[in-house]
Amino acid sequence: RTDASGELRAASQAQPNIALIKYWGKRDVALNLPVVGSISITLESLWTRTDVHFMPGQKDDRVSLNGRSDQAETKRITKCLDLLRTRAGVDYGANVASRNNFPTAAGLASSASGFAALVHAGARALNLDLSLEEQSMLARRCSGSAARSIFGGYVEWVHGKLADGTDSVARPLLDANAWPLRVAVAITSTAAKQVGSTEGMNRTAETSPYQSAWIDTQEADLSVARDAIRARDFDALASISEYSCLKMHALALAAQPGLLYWNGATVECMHRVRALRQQGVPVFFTVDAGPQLKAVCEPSAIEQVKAALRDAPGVLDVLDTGLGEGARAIAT
Ligand code: 2P0
Repeated sequence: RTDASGELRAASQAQPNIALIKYWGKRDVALNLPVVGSISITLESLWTRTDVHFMPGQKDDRVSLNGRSDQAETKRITKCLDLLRTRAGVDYGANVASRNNFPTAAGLASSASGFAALVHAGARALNLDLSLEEQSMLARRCSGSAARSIFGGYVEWVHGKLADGTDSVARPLLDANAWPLRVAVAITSTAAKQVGSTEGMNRTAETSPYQSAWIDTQEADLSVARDAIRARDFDALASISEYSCLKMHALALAAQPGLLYWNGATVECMHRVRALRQQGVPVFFTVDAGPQLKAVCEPSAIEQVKAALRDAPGVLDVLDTGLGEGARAIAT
């Protein structure tokens, strides 16, 4: 869809998602195919907003992320836009301006919302008529977890059967408003992480002795989580989610050298969440490839959960969000 002036331009918003049943490991690095399926929740009030403007006659891509440009990020964005340019049969560069309203690269899944927004906006700017599943497939090639942020609410990214990976896409399991859980995010560091997810996953696959056990046990976890989500069974979702999180970290901790994404505050927050649950508060934790802790709870528990996390030594800030929608168009 070109705008009124005939420009190849569009803007989209997407939100980060948090995996409850984790993705870790690639069976095909070039196509970015996962060794396991995963299940996530898409967040509401953290967002990436991205404006993509293709410029006939311009050779390179010019990228601004939160007002700054970064060579490594620009390269990754160019690779992603190339997938769209190939489909559209064009070769011009784009001006890309993207903003996050949350800290980038600290385990808050900025690549998930970022590449979901980029693919969603870029496809519309080039007038590609792509289904959401096709957008999810392309977003997956740019960053695995981005496949899930195309959709809102509870989402499964399936392993897929085809060698070319065209069936490894995300699909919605349940709408956000059908089970409106809340998420408190304890920020324990705003530094960029030392080992990125792609490098971490590849190191794990090469050196962790638990890799095959991880792959062999994932299907059962996905099935338990799917059932818990369909039944809105909080306790069942809590125990399978903490299990998947700790199993993923055990796998990565056993790589060589071990991947230790937690700091002291992360661990303190885990204990606090477990103590609350023992007192009957409906809350569980999950942690990704960074030191932030995400506590998922029933709406009635959110203030108590936030207070317990805010009070933990080393916690810098606590964000609070509901579950939100998938990628969507916004004004340029
Ligand atoms: C997840 N993570 O399921 C897992 C759990 C982090 C821990 O997906 O290499 O940025 O771009 O496909 O998606 C983070 O990895 O990795 C991630 P790439 P991505 O959310």
